[in-house]
Amino acid sequence: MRVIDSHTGGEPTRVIIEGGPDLGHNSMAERRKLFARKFDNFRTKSIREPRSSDAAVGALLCEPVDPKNTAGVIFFNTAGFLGMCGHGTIGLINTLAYLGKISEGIHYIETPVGVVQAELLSDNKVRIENVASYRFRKNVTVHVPEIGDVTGDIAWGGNWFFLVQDSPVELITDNIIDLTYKSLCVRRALAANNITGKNGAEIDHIEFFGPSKLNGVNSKNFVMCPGGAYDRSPCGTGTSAKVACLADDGKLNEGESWLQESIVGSVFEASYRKNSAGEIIPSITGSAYICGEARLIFDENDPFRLGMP
Ligand code: PYC
Repeated sequence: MRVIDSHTGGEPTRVIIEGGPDLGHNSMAERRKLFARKFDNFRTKSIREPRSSDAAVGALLCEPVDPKNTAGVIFFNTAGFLGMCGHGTIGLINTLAYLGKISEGIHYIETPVGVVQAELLSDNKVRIENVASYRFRKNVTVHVPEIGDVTGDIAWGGNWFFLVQDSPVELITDNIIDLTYKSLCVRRALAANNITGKNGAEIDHIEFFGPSKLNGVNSKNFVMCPGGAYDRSPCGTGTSAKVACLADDGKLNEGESWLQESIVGSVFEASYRKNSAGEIIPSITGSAYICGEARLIFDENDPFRLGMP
């Protein structure tokens, strides 16, 4: 299996460019189902320790259904599969540029939750136009036994998020262990109380927000991803969910920019436009850097060839 590693604002992406499972020619949503049902060991062996880590997102590069699109992709991590991944798309576009497959300009990428537009700009920058994003429920209060009552919004940005405006813990790197623990407690409490996204979808991402100390930056966040790792980047789908909530509250106008800082200090620039159906289409701009190229080896005798449990 051949992979290219990159990071987007500190958050790793591993793109499988060769040696992935053969998932046929259906839509990315169908291929993701097949991936999960029959080939989950490709996910675990490529992304779990000892070959990668809990923080990384994997991206299986696929032939698109529509040849007019540049590529298809299925995102996953150590815990399971993702719908969309903003930082991962920025990493994927830089990976395709590194491989000499694309140049600056607009590209279309098929994902299991829809087609996203990605524009490769100069200096490793990529601007993605995400899938339509929206707030599903506002001001939902959940009792979290370890914290008390926590109130947040439930929103879709390509994944399901619970967005807590006032972080229960100060957003500094020294507090990452506490932020991790408390965000996992919130996620557990949402599930225990049957609080879900649309159609009973599990809310698998938790976002805590607070003020940023960076000049001109609107907000800082901590994002817990499915599994137990936090997003080192400001999270493309999470920032899309945030933009949808801001738009709904009348706090961000169409075309206006929102700068979102991550817990480690990386920043995405976000804005949105409304499509003809009046839906919010967020744009997220960030940079990614290639940091590795490898052939993964799975020794028959290696007890952890399929990854750590
Ligand atoms: O950037 O959308 C994102 C993302 C999702 C999970 C990790 N990063």
